[in-house]
Amino acid sequence: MLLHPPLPVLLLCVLGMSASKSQTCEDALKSCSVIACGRDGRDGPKGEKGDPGQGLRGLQGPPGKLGPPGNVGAPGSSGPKGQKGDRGDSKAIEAKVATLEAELRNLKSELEHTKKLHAFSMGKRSGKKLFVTNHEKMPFSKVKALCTELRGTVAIPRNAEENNAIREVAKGVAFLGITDEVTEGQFMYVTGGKLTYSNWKKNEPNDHGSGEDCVIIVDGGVWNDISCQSSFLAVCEFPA
Ligand code: FUC
Ligand code: CA
Ligand code: CA
Repeated sequence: MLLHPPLPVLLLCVLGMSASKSQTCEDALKSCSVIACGRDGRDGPKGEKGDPGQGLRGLQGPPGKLGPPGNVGAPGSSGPKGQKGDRGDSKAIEAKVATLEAELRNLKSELEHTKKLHAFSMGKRSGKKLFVTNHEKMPFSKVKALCTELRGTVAIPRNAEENNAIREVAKGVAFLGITDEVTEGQFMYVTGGKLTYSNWKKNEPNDHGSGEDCVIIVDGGVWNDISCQSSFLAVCEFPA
């Protein structure tokens, strides 16, 4: 047996038998189980909210919009060391070296020519020492320093010929590179060694006064011992 009348019958009941004017409410009652008979009443109060439905969940919606970009991250750690670079252009370096070598050969040649001209202008003789003066008078220590700075030594006559050469160059009283500063009375060359040639003036050396440990070449080319603090011409010598 059906608990509820079929839908068309219920619709007829609710519509107040409009389907058939001749059908009474009592007639309807015979076929409708939920029919209120009599005049239409006012609407009843709103019913309580029903319980949540027990139906199936809807399908998952589409993904939302892309969010805003995040903050910039911290710098990453250093990468691995790169490979060694290529060698420099060896051809360019070789060309530069060749150019520098050519320039050096030319400079050497120019220097040799200049040295020859200079020696000639100074009266240099082949195989002979060169004696040079600036014609300045100064204490012996200054003469030594000057000759050393010029890569020479204080003039030393090793024989009569050199003694005359020094005399001719100096044209005045000049210091010689000879002293007895180390041992009184023992004259030595400043370059080392005892004298092998001398041309002392008569009664010299005499270590006069408070002492005389340096040597000068005076008029006639003879020598006299004298104070090293006195000033005389500076004459330097350069190898033959
Ligand atoms: C002679 C020399 C001295 C000094 C003196 C004036 O005695 O021996 O060196 O020149 O003269
Ligand atoms: Ca002396
Ligand atoms: Ca003297």
